[in-house]
Amino acid sequence: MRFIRLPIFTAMTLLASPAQAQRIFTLDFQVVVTANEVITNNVGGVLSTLPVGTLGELHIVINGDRASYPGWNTETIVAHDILEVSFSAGSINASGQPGIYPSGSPFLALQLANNDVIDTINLIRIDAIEAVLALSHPEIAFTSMVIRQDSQPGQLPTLLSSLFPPASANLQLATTRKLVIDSAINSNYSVTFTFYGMQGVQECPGDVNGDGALSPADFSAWIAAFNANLPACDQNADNVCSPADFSAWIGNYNAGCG
Ligand SMILES: [Ca+2]
Ligand SMILES: [Ca+2]
Repeated sequence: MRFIRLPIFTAMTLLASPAQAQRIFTLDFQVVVTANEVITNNVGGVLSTLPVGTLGELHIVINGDRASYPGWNTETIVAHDILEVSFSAGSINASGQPGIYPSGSPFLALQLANNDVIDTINLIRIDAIEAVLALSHPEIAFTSMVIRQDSQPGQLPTLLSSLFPPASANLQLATTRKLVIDSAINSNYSVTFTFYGMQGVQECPGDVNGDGALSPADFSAWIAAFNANLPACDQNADNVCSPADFSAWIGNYNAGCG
């Protein structure tokens, strides 16, 4: 398969400060170790103790406000800045570096590419969830993840339904679904995980204006979001802004937050 590297670092330079309060999404990915190429103790012995088959979970909190940018050719990609990451897998979690990483860790972006990334040479299209998580930890220098579906020529991929943070994704559709953690000292050594599950949740979707509270102002904000077809309109998380989202907003409002 011809690999196309999506310009994720370019996205970071174009991430603008959101004009309104952040809309927060959490994405949980279930992973399993499928390859362990760590052959030295350079990573503190943490990664090298993970046998194939070890189960883990990657938990990413992202700013759901869109930051789209034009890429090369006709691709359309949105990048969401990562607010928090936690990762647990076997002995990594028992090594004293588990759970929520310090806020100073330089997490980058999670980006979604949906249908519009065109490989002009092979005439294929791509759906992709990609992230680069640069962790300032001695035992994990760098991680990257990609869940990606390449279409056949003339066909559209179906992994994602939009550029909105997905509530779920059918990973069986993906042609690449890897989380790679490289050694801090020698990047030739790495552990490869494969994703086998994914779930996304928007925290407090009824708080449409993102001020951290539920109030009647969120009704006006939802109307505005509906009229402008903004992501905040989608209260039932079906990736579509429709009148059904009004009753969904009422439900989310009545359900409260936190
Ligand atoms: Ca509000
Ligand atoms: Ca909807």
